[in-house]
Amino acid sequence: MSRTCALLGVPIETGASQRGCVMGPASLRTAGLAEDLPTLGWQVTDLGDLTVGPQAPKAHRNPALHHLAETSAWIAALHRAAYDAGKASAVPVFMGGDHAMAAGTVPAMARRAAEAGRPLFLLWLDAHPDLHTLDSTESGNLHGTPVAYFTGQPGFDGFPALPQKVALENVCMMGIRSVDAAEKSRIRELGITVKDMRAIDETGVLAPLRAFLEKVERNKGMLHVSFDVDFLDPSIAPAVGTTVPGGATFREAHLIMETLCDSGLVSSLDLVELNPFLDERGKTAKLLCDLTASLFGRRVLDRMTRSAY
Ligand code: 6HN
Ligand code: MN
Ligand code: MN
Ligand code: MN
Repeated sequence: MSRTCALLGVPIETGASQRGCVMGPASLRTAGLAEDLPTLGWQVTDLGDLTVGPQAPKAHRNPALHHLAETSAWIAALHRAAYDAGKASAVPVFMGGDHAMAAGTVPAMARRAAEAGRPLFLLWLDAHPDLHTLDSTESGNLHGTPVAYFTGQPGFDGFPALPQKVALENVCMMGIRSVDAAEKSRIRELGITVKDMRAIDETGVLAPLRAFLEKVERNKGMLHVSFDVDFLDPSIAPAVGTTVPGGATFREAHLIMETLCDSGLVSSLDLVELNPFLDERGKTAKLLCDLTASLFGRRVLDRMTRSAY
Protein backbone atom coordinates (compact mmCIF):
# COMPACT_ATOMS: atom_id res chain seq x y z
CA MET A 1 0.00 0.00 0.00
CA SER A 2 1.29 3.46 -0.84
CA ARG A 3 1.56 5.25 2.48
CA THR A 4 -0.32 8.40 1.55
CA CYS A 5 -2.69 10.15 3.87
CA ALA A 6 -4.91 13.18 3.28
CA LEU A 7 -6.26 15.41 6.03
CA LEU A 8 -9.64 17.04 5.48
CA GLY A 9 -10.95 19.53 8.03
CA VAL A 10 -14.71 19.35 8.62
CA PRO A 11 -15.63 22.23 10.94
CA ILE A 12 -19.28 21.32 11.45
CA GLU A 13 -20.91 21.98 14.84
CA THR A 14 -24.58 22.18 13.91
CA GLY A 15 -25.18 18.55 14.95
CA ALA A 16 -24.12 19.16 18.55
CA SER A 17 -25.84 21.02 21.39
CA GLN A 18 -22.77 22.99 22.45
CA ARG A 19 -20.71 25.20 20.18
CA GLY A 20 -16.97 24.71 19.73
CA CYS A 21 -16.41 21.73 17.39
CA VAL A 22 -15.91 24.30 14.63
CA MET A 23 -12.42 24.74 16.12
CA GLY A 24 -11.65 21.00 16.09
CA PRO A 25 -9.60 20.85 12.86
CA ALA A 26 -7.54 23.90 13.87
CA SER A 27 -6.82 22.37 17.26
CA LEU A 28 -5.70 19.06 15.72
CA ARG A 29 -3.41 20.95 13.35
CA THR A 30 -2.01 23.01 16.22
CA ALA A 31 -1.36 19.81 18.18
CA GLY A 32 0.80 18.65 15.26
CA LEU A 33 -1.20 16.00 13.41
CA ALA A 34 0.29 16.87 10.01
CA GLU A 35 3.83 16.89 11.43
CA ASP A 36 3.57 13.61 13.36
CA LEU A 37 2.61 11.37 10.45
CA PRO A 38 5.56 12.11 8.11
CA THR A 39 7.93 11.01 10.88
CA LEU A 40 6.23 7.60 10.60
CA GLY A 41 6.88 7.33 6.86
CA TRP A 42 3.56 8.73 5.62
CA GLN A 43 3.23 11.27 2.88
CA VAL A 44 0.65 13.76 4.15
CA THR A 45 -1.44 16.21 2.15
CA ASP A 46 -3.61 18.71 4.00
CA LEU A 47 -6.70 19.41 1.88
CA GLY A 48 -7.74 22.32 4.11
CA ASP A 49 -11.22 22.79 5.55
CA LEU A 50 -14.52 22.08 3.86
CA THR A 51 -16.98 25.00 4.02
CA VAL A 52 -20.74 25.18 3.70
CA GLY A 53 -22.65 28.42 3.20
CA PRO A 54 -25.83 29.59 4.95
CA GLN A 55 -28.99 27.57 4.27
CA ALA A 56 -32.69 28.40 4.25
CA PRO A 57 -34.37 26.62 7.21
CA LYS A 58 -36.05 23.24 6.62
CA ALA A 59 -39.18 22.32 8.57
CA HIS A 60 -39.67 18.87 10.12
CA ARG A 61 -42.47 17.22 12.11
CA ASN A 62 -40.11 16.62 15.05
CA PRO A 63 -40.06 20.02 16.79
CA ALA A 64 -36.89 19.14 18.73
CA LEU A 65 -34.73 19.05 15.58
CA HIS A 66 -32.42 22.00 15.08
CA HIS A 67 -30.07 22.98 12.23
CA LEU A 68 -31.56 20.37 9.88
CA ALA A 69 -30.86 22.37 6.72
CA GLU A 70 -27.27 23.26 7.64
CA THR A 71 -26.41 19.76 8.81
CA SER A 72 -27.97 18.25 5.72
CA ALA A 73 -25.90 20.60 3.53
CA TRP A 74 -22.71 19.53 5.34
CA ILE A 75 -23.58 15.88 4.75
CA ALA A 76 -24.21 16.44 1.03
CA ALA A 77 -20.94 18.38 0.68
CA LEU A 78 -19.10 15.59 2.49
CA HIS A 79 -20.53 12.89 0.23
CA ARG A 80 -18.50 14.56 -2.52
CA ALA A 81 -15.46 15.86 -0.62
CA ALA A 82 -14.83 12.69 1.41
CA TYR A 83 -15.11 10.57 -1.72
CA ASP A 84 -12.59 12.84 -3.48
CA ALA A 85 -10.27 12.72 -0.45
CA GLY A 86 -10.43 8.92 -0.70
CA LYS A 87 -9.28 9.18 -4.31
CA ALA A 88 -6.45 11.54 -3.36
CA SER A 89 -4.89 9.22 -0.79
CA ALA A 90 -4.77 5.68 0.57
CA VAL A 91 -6.03 6.76 3.98
CA PRO A 92 -8.10 9.94 4.33
CA VAL A 93 -8.40 11.37 7.83
CA PHE A 94 -11.52 13.47 8.49
CA MET A 95 -10.88 16.00 11.25
CA GLY A 96 -14.14 17.05 12.89
CA GLY A 97 -16.36 18.57 13.60
CA ASP A 98 -19.26 16.91 15.39
CA HIS A 99 -20.31 13.31 14.71
CA ALA A 100 -23.10 14.24 12.28
CA MET A 101 -20.26 14.35 9.75
CA ALA A 102 -20.13 10.53 9.78
CA ALA A 103 -23.39 10.69 7.80
CA GLY A 104 -21.20 12.17 5.05
CA THR A 105 -17.88 10.38 5.44
CA VAL A 106 -19.12 6.83 5.99
CA PRO A 107 -21.40 6.55 2.91
CA ALA A 108 -18.62 8.14 0.83
CA MET A 109 -16.19 5.48 2.04
CA ALA A 110 -18.82 2.79 1.38
CA ARG A 111 -19.11 4.03 -2.19
CA ARG A 112 -15.33 4.03 -2.58
CA ALA A 113 -15.22 0.42 -1.28
CA ALA A 114 -18.08 -0.70 -3.53
CA GLU A 115 -16.30 0.69 -6.58
CA ALA A 116 -13.25 -1.36 -5.58
CA GLY A 117 -15.53 -4.41 -5.36
CA ARG A 118 -15.06 -4.64 -1.60
CA PRO A 119 -17.43 -4.29 1.37
CA LEU A 120 -16.96 -1.47 3.89
CA PHE A 121 -16.65 -2.39 7.55
CA LEU A 122 -17.04 0.17 10.31
CA LEU A 123 -15.49 0.32 13.76
CA TRP A 124 -17.51 2.80 15.84
CA LEU A 125 -15.60 3.95 18.95
CA ASP A 126 -18.02 6.04 21.00
CA ALA A 127 -19.84 6.31 24.33
CA HIS A 128 -23.03 6.50 22.24
CA PRO A 129 -24.50 4.38 19.43
CA ASP A 130 -25.79 7.49 17.53
CA LEU A 131 -28.72 5.40 16.31
CA HIS A 132 -31.59 7.89 16.44
CA THR A 133 -33.74 8.69 13.43
CA LEU A 134 -34.98 12.21 12.76
CA ASP A 135 -38.21 11.19 14.51
CA SER A 136 -36.81 9.38 17.54
CA THR A 137 -34.24 11.96 18.68
CA GLU A 138 -35.48 13.82 21.77
CA SER A 139 -32.50 16.16 22.07
CA GLY A 140 -32.83 17.13 18.40
CA ASN A 141 -29.02 17.00 18.15
CA LEU A 142 -28.27 15.45 14.79
CA HIS A 143 -24.89 14.04 15.87
CA GLY A 144 -27.03 11.36 17.55
CA THR A 145 -28.33 10.03 14.20
CA PRO A 146 -25.61 9.07 11.65
CA VAL A 147 -25.53 5.29 12.21
CA ALA A 148 -29.27 4.88 11.61
CA TYR A 149 -28.92 6.99 8.45
CA PHE A 150 -25.98 5.23 6.80
CA THR A 151 -27.25 1.74 7.60
CA GLY A 152 -30.35 2.66 5.61
CA GLN A 153 -33.03 2.91 8.33
CA PRO A 154 -36.22 4.74 7.34
CA GLY A 155 -37.00 8.18 8.80
CA PHE A 156 -34.46 10.42 7.10
CA ASP A 157 -36.49 12.60 4.77
CA GLY A 158 -34.69 15.90 5.21
CA PHE A 159 -31.22 14.32 4.84
CA PRO A 160 -29.64 13.88 1.39
CA ALA A 161 -30.33 10.63 -0.48
CA LEU A 162 -27.92 7.94 0.74
CA PRO A 163 -25.26 7.24 -1.93
CA GLN A 164 -24.28 3.82 -0.53
CA LYS A 165 -25.41 2.09 2.62
CA VAL A 166 -23.30 0.14 5.09
CA ALA A 167 -24.43 -3.40 5.92
CA LEU A 168 -25.53 -3.74 9.56
CA GLU A 169 -23.50 -6.90 10.01
CA ASN A 170 -20.36 -4.98 9.05
CA VAL A 171 -20.65 -2.57 11.98
CA CYS A 172 -18.91 -3.10 15.32
CA MET A 173 -19.36 -0.62 18.16
CA MET A 174 -17.05 -0.42 21.16
CA GLY A 175 -17.09 1.71 24.30
CA ILE A 176 -20.85 2.24 24.37
CA ARG A 177 -22.20 3.33 27.77
CA SER A 178 -25.01 5.84 27.15
CA VAL A 179 -27.97 4.53 25.18
CA ASP A 180 -31.41 6.17 24.87
CA ALA A 181 -34.56 3.99 25.00
CA ALA A 182 -35.29 4.23 21.25
CA GLU A 183 -31.69 3.31 20.50
CA LYS A 184 -31.80 0.35 22.84
CA SER A 185 -34.75 -1.23 21.07
CA ARG A 186 -33.19 -0.43 17.68
CA ILE A 187 -29.97 -2.24 18.67
CA ARG A 188 -32.06 -5.25 19.65
CA GLU A 189 -34.17 -5.23 16.45
CA LEU A 190 -31.26 -4.67 14.09
CA GLY A 191 -28.87 -7.05 15.83
CA ILE A 192 -25.89 -4.67 15.61
CA THR A 193 -22.68 -5.83 17.30
CA VAL A 194 -22.27 -3.57 20.34
CA LYS A 195 -19.42 -4.19 22.76
CA ASP A 196 -20.53 -1.95 25.61
CA MET A 197 -18.21 -0.94 28.45
CA ARG A 198 -19.37 -3.86 30.53
CA ALA A 199 -18.27 -6.26 27.78
CA ILE A 200 -14.91 -4.48 27.62
CA ASP A 201 -14.54 -4.70 31.39
CA GLU A 202 -15.20 -8.42 31.11
CA THR A 203 -12.96 -9.34 28.17
CA GLY A 204 -10.66 -6.37 27.59
CA VAL A 205 -10.55 -4.63 24.21
CA LEU A 206 -8.38 -7.14 22.34
CA ALA A 207 -10.65 -10.17 22.06
CA PRO A 208 -13.63 -8.40 20.45
CA LEU A 209 -11.35 -6.25 18.28
CA ARG A 210 -9.42 -9.25 16.94
CA ALA A 211 -12.64 -11.12 16.20
CA PHE A 212 -13.90 -8.12 14.21
CA LEU A 213 -10.61 -7.67 12.32
CA GLU A 214 -10.60 -11.34 11.37
CA LYS A 215 -14.05 -10.84 9.88
CA VAL A 216 -12.88 -7.79 7.90
CA GLU A 217 -9.89 -9.72 6.61
CA ARG A 218 -11.93 -12.82 5.68
CA ASN A 219 -14.28 -10.65 3.62
CA LYS A 220 -11.45 -8.62 2.04
CA GLY A 221 -13.11 -5.53 3.43
CA MET A 222 -12.04 -1.93 3.72
CA LEU A 223 -12.25 -0.55 7.24
CA HIS A 224 -13.41 2.88 8.36
CA VAL A 225 -12.78 3.87 11.98
CA SER A 226 -15.02 6.54 13.48
CA PHE A 227 -13.42 7.83 16.67
CA ASP A 228 -15.61 9.98 18.94
CA VAL A 229 -13.61 11.76 21.67
CA ASP A 230 -16.19 10.67 24.26
CA PHE A 231 -15.12 7.04 23.70
CA LEU A 232 -12.27 8.03 26.03
CA ASP A 233 -12.67 8.54 29.74
CA PRO A 234 -13.37 12.23 30.52
CA SER A 235 -10.41 12.31 32.93
CA ILE A 236 -8.00 11.99 29.99
CA ALA A 237 -10.18 13.63 27.31
CA PRO A 238 -12.27 16.49 28.72
CA ALA A 239 -12.73 18.37 25.42
CA VAL A 240 -16.12 17.03 24.39
CA GLY A 241 -19.65 18.26 25.03
CA THR A 242 -21.07 14.81 25.79
CA THR A 243 -18.72 13.31 28.38
CA VAL A 244 -19.83 10.06 30.01
CA PRO A 245 -17.91 8.58 32.96
CA GLY A 246 -16.34 5.13 32.68
CA GLY A 247 -14.74 5.45 29.25
CA ALA A 248 -11.73 3.81 27.64
CA THR A 249 -8.40 4.31 29.38
CA PHE A 250 -5.23 5.71 27.83
CA ARG A 251 -3.76 2.24 27.31
CA GLU A 252 -7.00 0.62 26.09
CA ALA A 253 -7.25 3.32 23.42
CA HIS A 254 -3.61 3.01 22.36
CA LEU A 255 -3.84 -0.78 22.28
CA ILE A 256 -6.82 -0.51 19.92
CA MET A 257 -4.90 1.85 17.64
CA GLU A 258 -1.74 -0.29 17.72
CA THR A 259 -3.73 -3.43 16.94
CA LEU A 260 -5.55 -1.66 14.10
CA CYS A 261 -2.17 -0.60 12.72
CA ASP A 262 -0.81 -4.16 12.87
CA SER A 263 -3.86 -5.37 10.95
CA GLY A 264 -3.05 -3.14 7.97
CA LEU A 265 -6.80 -2.97 7.29
CA VAL A 266 -7.73 0.63 8.13
CA SER A 267 -8.57 2.63 5.02
CA SER A 268 -10.11 5.81 6.52
CA LEU A 269 -10.55 7.57 9.85
CA ASP A 270 -12.90 10.11 11.47
CA LEU A 271 -11.64 12.10 14.47
CA VAL A 272 -14.82 13.68 15.79
CA GLU A 273 -16.43 15.71 18.57
CA LEU A 274 -13.25 17.48 19.70
CA ASN A 275 -14.45 20.71 21.30
CA PRO A 276 -11.32 22.81 21.94
CA PHE A 277 -13.40 25.35 23.90
CA LEU A 278 -13.64 22.68 26.62
CA ASP A 279 -10.03 21.47 26.47
CA GLU A 280 -7.38 21.86 29.17
CA ARG A 281 -4.19 23.27 27.63
CA GLY A 282 -4.70 21.20 24.48
CA LYS A 283 -4.46 17.88 26.29
CA THR A 284 -7.33 16.20 24.43
CA ALA A 285 -6.09 17.40 21.02
CA LYS A 286 -2.61 16.14 21.84
CA LEU A 287 -3.99 12.77 22.94
CA LEU A 288 -5.94 12.44 19.68
CA CYS A 289 -2.75 13.15 17.72
CA ASP A 290 -0.85 10.55 19.73
CA LEU A 291 -3.60 7.96 19.21
CA THR A 292 -3.58 8.71 15.48
CA ALA A 293 0.20 8.30 15.47
CA SER A 294 -0.25 4.86 17.07
CA LEU A 295 -2.72 3.98 14.32
CA PHE A 296 -0.23 5.12 11.69
CA GLY A 297 2.66 3.12 13.09
CA ARG A 298 4.26 4.73 16.13
CA ARG A 299 5.68 2.02 18.39
CA VAL A 300 7.54 1.89 21.65
CA LEU A 301 9.59 -1.03 20.28
CA ASP A 302 9.45 -2.68 16.86
CA ARG A 303 7.26 -5.73 16.58
CA MET A 304 6.23 -8.31 14.05
CA THR A 305 3.10 -6.98 12.32
CA ARG A 306 0.03 -8.64 10.81
CA SER A 307 0.72 -12.12 12.21
CA ALA A 308 0.65 -10.55 15.65
CA TYR A 309 -3.04 -9.73 15.69
N1 6HN B 1 -22.47 11.70 19.76
N2 6HN B 1 -28.08 10.05 22.58
C1 6HN B 1 -27.83 11.44 22.89
C2 6HN B 1 -28.67 12.33 21.97
O1 6HN B 1 -28.71 13.53 22.21
O2 6HN B 1 -29.28 11.80 21.06
C3 6HN B 1 -26.34 11.76 22.77
C4 6HN B 1 -25.80 11.82 21.38
C5 6HN B 1 -24.32 11.94 21.35
C6 6HN B 1 -23.81 12.13 19.97
O3 6HN B 1 -21.93 10.84 20.49
O4 6HN B 1 -21.83 12.03 18.72
MN1 MN C 1 -20.79 9.98 18.49
MN1 MN D 1 -20.49 10.13 21.69
MN1 MN E 1 -31.14 11.24 22.99
